[in-house]
Amino acid sequence: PPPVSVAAIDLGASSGRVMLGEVGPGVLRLTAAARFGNDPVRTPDGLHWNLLELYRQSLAGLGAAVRLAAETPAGRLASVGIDSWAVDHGLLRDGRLLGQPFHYRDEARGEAGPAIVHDVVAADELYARNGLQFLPFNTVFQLAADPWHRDADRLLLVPDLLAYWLTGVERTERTNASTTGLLDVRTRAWDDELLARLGFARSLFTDLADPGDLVGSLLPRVGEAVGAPGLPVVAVGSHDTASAVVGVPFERPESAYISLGTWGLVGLELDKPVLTEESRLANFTHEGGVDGTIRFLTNVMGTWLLSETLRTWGRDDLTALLAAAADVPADAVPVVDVQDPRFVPPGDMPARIAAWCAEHDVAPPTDAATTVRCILESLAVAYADALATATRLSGRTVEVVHVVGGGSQNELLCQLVADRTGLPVVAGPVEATALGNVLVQGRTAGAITGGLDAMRALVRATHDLRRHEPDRRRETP
Ligand code: LRH
Repeated sequence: PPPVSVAAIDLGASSGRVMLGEVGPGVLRLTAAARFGNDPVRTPDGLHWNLLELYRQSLAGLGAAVRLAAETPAGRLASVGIDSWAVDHGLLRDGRLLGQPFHYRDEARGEAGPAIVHDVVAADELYARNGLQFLPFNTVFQLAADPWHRDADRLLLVPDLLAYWLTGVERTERTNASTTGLLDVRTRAWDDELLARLGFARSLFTDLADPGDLVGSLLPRVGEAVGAPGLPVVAVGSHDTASAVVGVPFERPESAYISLGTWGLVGLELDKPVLTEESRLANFTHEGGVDGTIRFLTNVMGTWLLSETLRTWGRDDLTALLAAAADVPADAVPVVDVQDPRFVPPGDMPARIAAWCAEHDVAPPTDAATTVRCILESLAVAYADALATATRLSGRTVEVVHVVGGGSQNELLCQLVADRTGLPVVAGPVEATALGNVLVQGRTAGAITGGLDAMRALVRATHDLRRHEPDRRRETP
Protein backbone atom coordinates (compact mmCIF):
# COMPACT_ATOMS: atom_id res chain seq x y z
CA PRO A 1 0.00 0.00 0.00
CA PRO A 2 1.16 3.59 -0.62
CA PRO A 3 2.09 5.75 2.39
CA VAL A 4 -0.62 7.89 3.96
CA SER A 5 -0.35 11.26 5.68
CA VAL A 6 -1.96 11.81 9.07
CA ALA A 7 -1.84 14.51 11.75
CA ALA A 8 -0.90 13.82 15.37
CA ILE A 9 -1.87 16.30 18.08
CA ASP A 10 0.41 15.48 21.01
CA LEU A 11 0.03 17.55 24.18
CA GLY A 12 2.61 17.15 26.91
CA ALA A 13 2.62 18.77 30.32
CA SER A 14 5.11 21.43 29.28
CA SER A 15 4.65 21.67 25.50
CA GLY A 16 2.42 20.60 22.67
CA ARG A 17 2.98 19.83 19.02
CA VAL A 18 1.06 19.01 15.91
CA MET A 19 2.96 16.65 13.65
CA LEU A 20 2.42 15.67 10.09
CA GLY A 21 3.15 11.95 9.90
CA GLU A 22 3.82 9.96 6.76
CA VAL A 23 3.52 6.24 7.25
CA GLY A 24 3.59 3.18 5.04
CA PRO A 25 5.79 0.16 4.31
CA GLY A 26 9.38 1.33 4.94
CA VAL A 27 8.16 4.90 5.60
CA LEU A 28 7.72 6.63 8.95
CA ARG A 29 8.42 10.33 8.95
CA LEU A 30 7.36 13.26 11.13
CA THR A 31 7.35 16.91 10.15
CA ALA A 32 6.49 19.51 12.78
CA ALA A 33 3.46 21.53 11.72
CA ALA A 34 3.37 23.49 15.00
CA ARG A 35 5.04 23.56 18.40
CA PHE A 36 3.74 25.57 21.31
CA GLY A 37 4.16 25.96 25.04
CA ASN A 38 1.72 24.62 27.59
CA ASP A 39 1.64 27.15 30.39
CA PRO A 40 -0.75 26.43 33.24
CA VAL A 41 -2.56 29.32 34.89
CA ARG A 42 -3.08 29.80 38.61
CA THR A 43 -6.34 31.42 39.67
CA PRO A 44 -7.44 31.77 43.31
CA ASP A 45 -9.17 28.38 43.20
CA GLY A 46 -6.10 26.52 42.00
CA LEU A 47 -3.81 25.56 39.14
CA HIS A 48 -5.52 25.05 35.76
CA TRP A 49 -4.64 23.94 32.27
CA ASN A 50 -5.31 26.62 29.69
CA LEU A 51 -7.34 24.25 27.59
CA LEU A 52 -8.89 26.84 25.30
CA GLU A 53 -5.42 28.02 24.35
CA LEU A 54 -4.30 24.43 23.75
CA TYR A 55 -7.35 23.89 21.55
CA ARG A 56 -6.63 27.10 19.63
CA GLN A 57 -3.03 26.04 19.06
CA SER A 58 -4.13 22.54 18.09
CA LEU A 59 -6.51 23.92 15.48
CA ALA A 60 -3.88 26.26 14.05
CA GLY A 61 -1.43 23.35 13.97
CA LEU A 62 -3.97 21.10 12.29
CA GLY A 63 -4.48 23.76 9.62
CA ALA A 64 -0.71 23.85 9.09
CA ALA A 65 -0.62 20.04 8.88
CA VAL A 66 -3.38 20.12 6.25
CA ARG A 67 -1.25 22.49 4.14
CA LEU A 68 1.91 20.40 4.62
CA ALA A 69 0.01 17.24 3.66
CA ALA A 70 -0.85 18.79 0.31
CA GLU A 71 2.87 18.58 -0.54
CA THR A 72 3.20 14.88 0.38
CA PRO A 73 2.68 12.00 -2.09
CA ALA A 74 -0.66 11.20 -0.43
CA GLY A 75 -1.79 14.76 -1.13
CA ARG A 76 -4.08 15.03 1.87
CA LEU A 77 -4.57 13.90 5.47
CA ALA A 78 -6.27 10.56 6.05
CA SER A 79 -7.08 11.36 9.70
CA VAL A 80 -6.06 13.14 12.89
CA GLY A 81 -5.42 11.60 16.33
CA ILE A 82 -4.98 13.22 19.74
CA ASP A 83 -2.99 12.24 22.82
CA SER A 84 -2.14 14.07 26.04
CA TRP A 85 -1.08 13.58 29.63
CA ALA A 86 -3.40 11.36 31.65
CA VAL A 87 -5.91 11.69 34.53
CA ASP A 88 -7.08 15.29 33.96
CA HIS A 89 -10.53 15.98 32.62
CA GLY A 90 -13.23 18.50 31.93
CA LEU A 91 -16.67 18.40 33.49
CA LEU A 92 -19.52 19.42 31.20
CA ARG A 93 -23.19 20.11 31.49
CA ASP A 94 -25.38 20.21 28.39
CA GLY A 95 -22.20 20.21 26.31
CA ARG A 96 -20.75 23.25 28.09
CA LEU A 97 -17.42 23.03 29.90
CA LEU A 98 -17.79 23.90 33.60
CA GLY A 99 -14.59 25.86 34.14
CA GLN A 100 -11.04 25.21 32.96
CA PRO A 101 -9.77 21.74 33.93
CA PHE A 102 -7.52 21.47 36.97
CA HIS A 103 -3.85 20.58 36.73
CA TYR A 104 -2.76 17.36 38.43
CA ARG A 105 0.05 19.33 40.11
CA ASP A 106 -2.43 21.54 41.97
CA GLU A 107 -1.33 21.19 45.61
CA ALA A 108 -4.70 21.61 47.30
CA ARG A 109 -6.55 18.96 45.32
CA GLY A 110 -4.06 16.27 46.24
CA GLU A 111 -4.99 16.31 49.89
CA ALA A 112 -8.60 15.35 50.47
CA GLY A 113 -9.43 12.78 47.79
CA PRO A 114 -7.46 9.68 48.81
CA ALA A 115 -8.87 9.61 52.35
CA ILE A 116 -12.43 10.00 51.09
CA VAL A 117 -12.02 7.15 48.60
CA HIS A 118 -10.10 4.83 50.92
CA ASP A 119 -12.82 5.23 53.53
CA VAL A 120 -15.22 3.59 51.08
CA VAL A 121 -12.84 1.24 49.27
CA ALA A 122 -9.65 0.23 51.08
CA ALA A 123 -6.42 0.76 49.16
CA ASP A 124 -5.81 -2.97 48.65
CA GLU A 125 -9.31 -3.60 47.36
CA LEU A 126 -9.02 -0.61 45.04
CA TYR A 127 -5.75 -1.99 43.64
CA ALA A 128 -7.31 -5.40 43.12
CA ARG A 129 -10.07 -3.73 41.10
CA ASN A 130 -8.23 -1.09 39.08
CA GLY A 131 -4.58 -2.21 39.23
CA LEU A 132 -3.37 1.38 39.49
CA GLN A 133 -0.44 2.71 41.45
CA PHE A 134 -1.37 5.25 44.09
CA LEU A 135 -0.98 8.75 42.72
CA PRO A 136 -2.91 11.31 44.77
CA PHE A 137 -4.14 12.94 41.57
CA ASN A 138 -5.66 9.85 39.93
CA THR A 139 -9.03 10.92 38.52
CA VAL A 140 -10.88 8.85 41.10
CA PHE A 141 -9.32 10.93 43.90
CA GLN A 142 -9.79 14.25 42.11
CA LEU A 143 -13.51 13.52 41.68
CA ALA A 144 -13.93 12.47 45.30
CA ALA A 145 -12.36 15.72 46.46
CA ASP A 146 -14.42 17.90 44.16
CA PRO A 147 -18.22 18.06 44.52
CA TRP A 148 -18.42 19.83 41.16
CA HIS A 149 -19.02 16.56 39.36
CA ARG A 150 -22.52 16.59 40.87
CA ASP A 151 -23.34 19.61 38.71
CA ALA A 152 -22.03 17.92 35.58
CA ASP A 153 -23.63 15.43 33.24
CA ARG A 154 -20.42 14.44 31.44
CA LEU A 155 -16.77 13.87 32.18
CA LEU A 156 -14.28 13.90 29.31
CA LEU A 157 -10.54 13.32 29.61
CA VAL A 158 -8.39 15.98 27.96
CA PRO A 159 -7.83 14.29 24.54
CA ASP A 160 -11.47 13.18 24.44
CA LEU A 161 -12.62 16.72 25.24
CA LEU A 162 -10.62 18.08 22.30
CA ALA A 163 -12.00 15.28 20.09
CA TYR A 164 -15.49 16.28 21.23
CA TRP A 165 -14.87 19.90 20.28
CA LEU A 166 -13.61 18.73 16.89
CA THR A 167 -16.40 16.26 16.12
CA GLY A 168 -19.31 16.70 18.52
CA VAL A 169 -18.87 13.01 19.47
CA GLU A 170 -18.36 12.05 23.12
CA ARG A 171 -16.16 8.98 23.60
CA THR A 172 -13.58 7.92 26.17
CA GLU A 173 -10.51 6.24 24.79
CA ARG A 174 -9.63 3.14 26.75
CA THR A 175 -5.87 3.54 27.44
CA ASN A 176 -6.42 6.93 29.01
CA ALA A 177 -9.59 5.75 30.77
CA SER A 178 -7.39 3.18 32.51
CA THR A 179 -5.64 6.04 34.34
CA THR A 180 -8.85 7.25 35.97
CA GLY A 181 -8.89 4.41 38.49
CA LEU A 182 -12.46 3.68 37.46
CA LEU A 183 -11.86 0.90 34.94
CA ASP A 184 -11.83 -2.74 35.94
CA VAL A 185 -8.24 -3.89 35.32
CA ARG A 186 -9.41 -7.30 34.13
CA THR A 187 -12.33 -6.41 31.86
CA ARG A 188 -11.11 -2.92 30.89
CA ALA A 189 -14.70 -1.69 31.21
CA TRP A 190 -16.02 0.97 33.60
CA ASP A 191 -16.31 -0.55 37.06
CA ASP A 192 -20.00 0.17 37.62
CA GLU A 193 -20.00 -1.14 41.16
CA LEU A 194 -17.06 1.07 42.11
CA LEU A 195 -18.76 4.11 40.54
CA ALA A 196 -21.91 3.43 42.54
CA ARG A 197 -20.07 2.96 45.82
CA LEU A 198 -18.18 6.23 45.34
CA GLY A 199 -21.32 8.13 44.37
CA PHE A 200 -20.20 8.99 40.83
CA ALA A 201 -23.13 9.01 38.40
CA ARG A 202 -22.69 6.29 35.78
CA SER A 203 -24.06 8.72 33.20
CA LEU A 204 -21.00 10.96 33.61
CA PHE A 205 -19.02 8.36 31.69
CA THR A 206 -19.29 7.75 27.95
CA ASP A 207 -18.88 4.66 25.84
CA LEU A 208 -15.29 3.54 25.43
CA ALA A 209 -13.29 3.58 22.21
CA ASP A 210 -10.18 1.57 21.43
CA PRO A 211 -7.05 2.86 19.72
CA GLY A 212 -7.69 2.61 16.00
CA ASP A 213 -11.45 3.20 16.23
CA LEU A 214 -13.05 5.97 14.24
CA VAL A 215 -14.43 8.60 16.66
CA GLY A 216 -16.16 10.87 14.15
CA SER A 217 -15.38 13.50 11.57
CA LEU A 218 -14.72 17.21 11.89
CA LEU A 219 -17.79 19.35 12.47
CA PRO A 220 -18.53 21.46 9.37
CA ARG A 221 -17.23 24.72 10.89
CA VAL A 222 -14.07 23.07 12.17
CA GLY A 223 -13.45 21.32 8.85
CA GLU A 224 -13.80 24.61 7.02
CA ALA A 225 -11.54 26.44 9.48
CA VAL A 226 -8.67 23.98 9.08
CA GLY A 227 -9.22 23.35 5.37
CA ALA A 228 -10.15 19.66 5.68
CA PRO A 229 -13.93 19.19 5.62
CA GLY A 230 -15.05 15.83 6.98
CA LEU A 231 -11.57 14.78 8.16
CA PRO A 232 -11.86 11.62 10.31
CA VAL A 233 -10.77 11.78 13.95
CA VAL A 234 -9.29 8.41 14.92
CA ALA A 235 -8.73 7.23 18.48
CA VAL A 236 -5.06 6.50 19.21
CA GLY A 237 -3.39 5.53 22.45
CA SER A 238 -4.68 8.85 23.76
CA HIS A 239 -2.73 8.50 27.00
CA ASP A 240 0.61 9.94 25.85
CA THR A 241 2.49 7.15 27.62
CA ALA A 242 0.46 4.52 25.74
CA SER A 243 1.47 6.11 22.45
CA ALA A 244 5.08 6.53 23.61
CA VAL A 245 5.36 2.81 24.38
CA VAL A 246 4.04 1.96 20.90
CA GLY A 247 7.02 3.98 19.66
CA VAL A 248 9.63 2.13 21.77
CA PRO A 249 11.82 0.23 19.28
CA PHE A 250 11.92 -3.00 21.29
CA GLU A 251 13.97 -5.64 19.55
CA ARG A 252 13.47 -8.47 22.01
CA PRO A 253 11.39 -9.31 25.05
CA GLU A 254 14.24 -8.81 27.54
CA SER A 255 13.75 -5.06 27.36
CA ALA A 256 12.52 -2.33 29.66
CA TYR A 257 11.64 1.26 28.87
CA ILE A 258 11.83 4.69 30.41
CA SER A 259 9.43 7.12 28.79
CA LEU A 260 11.25 10.28 29.78
CA GLY A 261 9.40 13.57 29.75
CA THR A 262 8.29 15.59 32.74
CA TRP A 263 7.83 12.15 34.32
CA GLY A 264 10.16 9.19 34.06
CA LEU A 265 7.81 6.28 33.44
CA VAL A 266 9.84 3.19 34.16
CA GLY A 267 8.68 -0.32 33.44
CA LEU A 268 7.83 -3.21 31.20
CA GLU A 269 5.21 -4.15 28.67
CA LEU A 270 3.29 -7.20 29.86
CA ASP A 271 0.37 -9.21 28.57
CA LYS A 272 -0.83 -10.29 32.01
CA PRO A 273 -1.19 -8.21 35.18
CA VAL A 274 0.93 -8.77 38.30
CA LEU A 275 -1.68 -7.79 40.86
CA THR A 276 0.24 -8.82 43.94
CA GLU A 277 0.42 -7.08 47.29
CA GLU A 278 4.12 -6.59 46.60
CA SER A 279 3.34 -4.74 43.36
CA ARG A 280 0.86 -2.55 45.18
CA LEU A 281 3.32 -1.67 47.92
CA ALA A 282 6.01 -0.94 45.32
CA ASN A 283 3.46 1.33 43.59
CA PHE A 284 3.54 -0.47 40.25
CA THR A 285 0.65 0.30 37.97
CA HIS A 286 -1.22 -1.58 35.26
CA GLU A 287 -2.14 0.97 32.64
CA GLY A 288 -3.98 -0.13 29.54
CA GLY A 289 -1.86 -0.16 26.40
CA VAL A 290 -2.53 -0.35 22.68
CA ASP A 291 -3.64 -3.80 21.43
CA GLY A 292 -4.59 -4.95 24.93
CA THR A 293 -1.08 -4.75 26.39
CA ILE A 294 -0.38 -3.71 29.97
CA ARG A 295 2.09 -1.06 31.03
CA PHE A 296 3.58 -2.34 34.24
CA LEU A 297 5.42 0.73 35.45
CA THR A 298 5.89 3.24 38.17
CA ASN A 299 5.94 7.03 37.92
CA VAL A 300 9.37 8.38 38.79
CA MET A 301 10.41 12.02 38.70
CA GLY A 302 11.39 13.12 35.19
CA THR A 303 12.84 16.22 33.57
CA TRP A 304 10.42 18.29 35.69
CA LEU A 305 12.99 18.63 38.47
CA LEU A 306 15.53 19.99 36.00
CA SER A 307 13.15 22.28 34.10
CA GLU A 308 11.71 23.77 37.31
CA THR A 309 15.28 24.32 38.52
CA LEU A 310 16.16 26.23 35.36
CA ARG A 311 12.93 28.19 35.63
CA THR A 312 13.80 29.13 39.22
CA TRP A 313 17.22 30.35 38.12
CA GLY A 314 15.77 32.20 35.12
CA ARG A 315 18.16 30.26 32.87
CA ASP A 316 17.57 28.53 29.55
CA ASP A 317 21.12 27.39 28.71
CA LEU A 318 20.51 23.71 29.38
CA THR A 319 23.24 22.57 26.97
CA ALA A 320 25.92 24.63 28.73
CA LEU A 321 24.71 23.46 32.15
CA LEU A 322 24.81 19.83 31.09
CA ALA A 323 28.33 20.24 29.76
CA ALA A 324 29.40 21.74 33.09
CA ALA A 325 27.57 18.98 34.99
CA ALA A 326 29.42 16.32 32.99
CA ASP A 327 32.71 17.61 34.45
CA VAL A 328 31.52 17.33 38.06
CA PRO A 329 32.78 14.14 39.72
CA ALA A 330 29.84 11.89 40.58
CA ASP A 331 30.95 11.42 44.18
CA ALA A 332 31.04 15.18 44.72
CA VAL A 333 27.25 15.38 44.75
CA PRO A 334 24.57 13.96 47.05
CA VAL A 335 21.93 11.55 45.79
CA VAL A 336 18.56 12.94 46.83
CA ASP A 337 15.26 11.10 46.91
CA VAL A 338 13.58 12.48 43.78
CA GLN A 339 10.36 10.70 44.80
CA ASP A 340 9.90 12.96 47.80
CA PRO A 341 6.44 14.55 47.33
CA ARG A 342 7.89 18.01 47.96
CA PHE A 343 9.21 17.96 44.37
CA VAL A 344 5.80 17.49 42.72
CA PRO A 345 4.25 21.01 42.81
CA PRO A 346 5.79 23.87 40.82
CA GLY A 347 8.33 25.92 42.77
CA ASP A 348 11.90 26.57 43.85
CA MET A 349 13.54 23.17 43.36
CA PRO A 350 17.10 24.18 44.33
CA ALA A 351 15.75 25.39 47.69
CA ARG A 352 13.80 22.14 48.12
CA ILE A 353 16.90 20.09 47.29
CA ALA A 354 18.91 22.07 49.84
CA ALA A 355 16.17 21.51 52.44
CA TRP A 356 16.09 17.78 51.68
CA CYS A 357 19.88 17.61 52.11
CA ALA A 358 19.74 19.52 55.39
CA GLU A 359 17.10 17.14 56.74
CA HIS A 360 19.16 14.12 55.71
CA ASP A 361 22.49 15.40 56.98
CA VAL A 362 24.22 15.52 53.63
CA ALA A 363 26.06 18.43 52.08
CA PRO A 364 23.86 20.18 49.49
CA PRO A 365 25.13 20.97 45.99
CA THR A 366 26.89 24.30 45.96
CA ASP A 367 26.48 25.77 42.49
CA ALA A 368 24.58 25.35 39.24
CA ALA A 369 26.79 22.60 37.80
CA THR A 370 26.77 20.49 40.97
CA THR A 371 23.01 21.01 41.35
CA VAL A 372 22.40 19.75 37.83
CA ARG A 373 24.74 16.80 38.38
CA CYS A 374 23.00 16.02 41.66
CA ILE A 375 19.62 15.99 39.90
CA LEU A 376 20.86 13.69 37.12
CA GLU A 377 22.63 11.25 39.46
CA SER A 378 19.55 11.15 41.66
CA LEU A 379 17.24 10.49 38.70
CA ALA A 380 19.51 7.72 37.40
CA VAL A 381 19.59 6.02 40.80
CA ALA A 382 15.80 6.21 41.03
CA TYR A 383 15.40 4.69 37.54
CA ALA A 384 17.84 1.87 38.34
CA ASP A 385 15.91 1.20 41.49
CA ALA A 386 12.53 1.13 39.70
CA LEU A 387 13.91 -1.20 37.02
CA ALA A 388 15.27 -3.60 39.61
CA THR A 389 11.84 -3.62 41.28
CA ALA A 390 10.06 -4.18 37.95
CA THR A 391 12.18 -7.23 37.16
CA ARG A 392 11.81 -8.64 40.66
CA LEU A 393 8.02 -8.24 40.71
CA SER A 394 7.43 -9.56 37.20
CA GLY A 395 10.06 -12.29 37.13
CA ARG A 396 11.18 -10.96 33.75
CA THR A 397 14.79 -10.58 32.68
CA VAL A 398 15.95 -7.20 31.42
CA GLU A 399 19.05 -6.89 29.26
CA VAL A 400 18.52 -3.53 27.60
CA VAL A 401 16.82 -0.28 28.62
CA HIS A 402 15.12 1.90 26.02
CA VAL A 403 14.88 5.60 26.81
CA VAL A 404 12.37 7.46 24.65
CA GLY A 405 10.86 10.94 24.69
CA GLY A 406 12.32 14.42 25.08
CA GLY A 407 14.60 13.32 27.91
CA SER A 408 16.35 10.82 25.62
CA GLN A 409 18.22 13.79 24.15
CA ASN A 410 20.00 14.23 27.48
CA GLU A 411 23.12 12.16 26.75
CA LEU A 412 24.61 12.57 30.19
CA LEU A 413 21.44 11.30 31.85
CA CYS A 414 21.22 8.32 29.47
CA GLN A 415 24.84 7.43 30.23
CA LEU A 416 24.20 7.67 33.97
CA VAL A 417 21.20 5.36 33.58
CA ALA A 418 23.44 2.85 31.79
CA ASP A 419 26.06 3.18 34.53
CA ARG A 420 23.65 2.86 37.43
CA THR A 421 21.70 -0.08 35.95
CA GLY A 422 24.74 -1.81 34.51
CA LEU A 423 22.74 -2.26 31.30
CA PRO A 424 23.09 -0.81 27.81
CA VAL A 425 20.73 2.07 27.11
CA VAL A 426 19.24 2.58 23.67
CA ALA A 427 18.19 6.23 23.41
CA GLY A 428 15.46 7.44 21.06
CA PRO A 429 13.27 8.20 19.35
CA VAL A 430 12.70 11.64 20.87
CA GLU A 431 9.20 11.84 19.39
CA ALA A 432 8.11 8.34 20.43
CA THR A 433 4.68 9.59 21.47
CA ALA A 434 3.88 11.31 18.18
CA LEU A 435 5.22 8.25 16.33
CA GLY A 436 2.95 5.94 18.33
CA ASN A 437 0.03 8.22 17.54
CA VAL A 438 0.88 8.22 13.82
CA LEU A 439 1.47 4.44 13.67
CA VAL A 440 -1.95 3.59 15.04
CA GLN A 441 -3.61 5.95 12.57
CA GLY A 442 -1.50 4.50 9.75
CA ARG A 443 -2.79 1.04 10.57
CA THR A 444 -6.40 2.22 10.64
CA ALA A 445 -5.86 3.85 7.25
CA GLY A 446 -4.59 0.51 5.90
CA ALA A 447 -1.08 1.83 5.13
CA ILE A 448 0.60 -0.67 7.44
CA THR A 449 -0.44 -4.07 8.69
CA GLY A 450 0.43 -6.12 11.74
CA GLY A 451 0.77 -5.62 15.44
CA LEU A 452 3.13 -3.77 17.74
CA ASP A 453 6.11 -5.82 16.54
CA ALA A 454 5.63 -4.60 13.00
CA MET A 455 5.21 -1.01 14.14
CA ARG A 456 8.38 -1.17 16.22
CA ALA A 457 10.33 -2.74 13.38
CA LEU A 458 9.29 0.25 11.28
CA VAL A 459 10.52 2.65 13.99
CA ARG A 460 13.89 0.84 14.08
CA ALA A 461 14.20 0.86 10.31
CA THR A 462 13.53 4.59 10.02
CA HIS A 463 15.11 6.18 13.11
CA ASP A 464 18.67 6.58 14.34
CA LEU A 465 19.12 5.35 17.89
CA ARG A 466 22.04 6.10 20.21
CA ARG A 467 23.59 3.38 22.33
CA HIS A 468 25.22 3.94 25.76
CA GLU A 469 27.31 1.13 27.21
CA PRO A 470 27.47 0.97 31.01
CA ASP A 471 30.59 1.85 32.93
CA ARG A 472 30.34 -1.14 35.25
CA ARG A 473 32.40 0.46 38.00
CA ARG A 474 29.49 2.79 38.70
CA GLU A 475 26.67 0.29 38.98
CA THR A 476 24.64 0.74 42.17
CA PRO A 477 24.92 -2.42 44.28
C1 LRH B 1 2.89 11.65 31.28
C2 LRH B 1 1.65 11.25 32.02
C3 LRH B 1 1.87 10.06 32.91
C4 LRH B 1 0.83 10.28 33.96
C5 LRH B 1 0.94 11.78 34.18
C6 LRH B 1 -0.23 12.44 34.79
O1 LRH B 1 2.69 12.77 30.50
O2 LRH B 1 0.60 10.98 31.12
O3 LRH B 1 1.78 8.81 32.26
O4 LRH B 1 0.99 9.53 35.10
O5 LRH B 1 1.24 12.31 32.88
